[in-house]
Amino acid sequence: MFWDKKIETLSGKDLEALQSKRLKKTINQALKIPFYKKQFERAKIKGLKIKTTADITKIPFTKKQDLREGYPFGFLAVPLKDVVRIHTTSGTTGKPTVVGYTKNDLAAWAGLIARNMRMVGVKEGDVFQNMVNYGMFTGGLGFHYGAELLGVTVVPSATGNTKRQIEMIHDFGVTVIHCTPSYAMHLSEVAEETKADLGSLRIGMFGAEPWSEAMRKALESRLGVTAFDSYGLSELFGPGVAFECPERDGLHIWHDSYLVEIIDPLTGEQLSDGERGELVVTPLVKEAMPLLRYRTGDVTMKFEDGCLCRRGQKIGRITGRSDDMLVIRGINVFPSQIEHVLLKIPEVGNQFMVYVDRVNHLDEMTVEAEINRDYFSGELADLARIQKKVVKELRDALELRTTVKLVEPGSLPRFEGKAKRVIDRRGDAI
Ligand code: DLL
Repeated sequence: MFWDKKIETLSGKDLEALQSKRLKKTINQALKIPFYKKQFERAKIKGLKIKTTADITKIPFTKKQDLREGYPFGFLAVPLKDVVRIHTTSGTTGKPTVVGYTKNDLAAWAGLIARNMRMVGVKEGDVFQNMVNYGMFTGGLGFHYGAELLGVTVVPSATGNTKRQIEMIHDFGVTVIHCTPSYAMHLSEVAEETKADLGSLRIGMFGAEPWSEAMRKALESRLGVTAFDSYGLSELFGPGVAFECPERDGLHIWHDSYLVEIIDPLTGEQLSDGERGELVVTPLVKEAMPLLRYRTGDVTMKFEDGCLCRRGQKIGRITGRSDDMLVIRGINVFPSQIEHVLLKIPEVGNQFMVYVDRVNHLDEMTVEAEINRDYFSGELADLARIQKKVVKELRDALELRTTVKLVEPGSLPRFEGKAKRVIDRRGDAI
């Protein structure tokens, strides 16, 4: 299903022509920002002529640190009076990054969200409950205005009070939900505990954090939805950058609005299709805060796909952030891999925490998982068996020995927004 068929199916020369035109406009817009002016002078590319989108490689990357240094409004290409809204990134350390939007930006962003929702089959008559934070986080207002543009009935429930959320799903006949995958899992647990009827649900759009295929299966069976992966980041408007279609084999990246590269995070060299690396994006339709070759820090790969729904470029599921990747005794581990292993073991629940310590100069990873009472006899010997099983499965998948601690059901933290499941305490070691 299409929201804007012409643009969504644009390919070949027509697409390249549109991208080049928009890229030139974006560069001109970016050069109104002192940072880019200086950067172009330093890289000796002042007056750079863009003939094709491939010329983009002459431009240096923009890093998150650059945006931080521009706090609060250093990356605005328009006067503040033309900025009708600001959001900030959900950074945990230091000052957040401020993102500004003009009226045109907000319209373009809502259009992208409407495209995504229509692509996965959301249509007029659907009732949509948006269970994410409505403040500075872009997931709330971003989806809200996209859904209104599409013309569905919006329930702006935001986060909190899970029992009330479930009641609303039931009472309003909600058919479509949006939240983080970790909150969706919590919602399903509470629904099970309270024996609530979520029969009206049809579609779940989940994103804002990495999640695994095993998590998808679990959410689909527990909530009775078809689950779609939604990717985006505040610096590029917010959600709506890439989205799964009903094929659910990679995420369509909206190539009329975003130019995509995958680079080796260490050397900055471009990688080929199918090679995993850091996603670099140049947004092509941003007015208030244009960015050139923005290093997202997210790890994925790109590939061309003659998908059944529309041709074009896709990116794979995001495995994690290049800076979230844990390096344990030299082995790269993404928390999403741990999730994938645990969800396939019925004896443990779907919540977990990971602690990393340095003991006698060696990295030690401890995974805490909740026992699932349905598969546990209550005998000590059984506990030992389950523990051994989890250790083995983790070792087979990660090639890493971990300590596993089984804990009471319901004792690990639940998250309403993005989950923070990894606590790296190695910096604390003397
Ligand atoms: O999380 C925007 C968003 C809201 C996306 C709602 C999807 C749904 P930020 O708070 O700026 O923006 O965080 C962006 O979250 O760089 C990724 O590391 C991570 N992320 C977002 N979506 C996914 C996803 C929003 N589907 C950062 N899979 C990004 C994995 C994701 N990671």
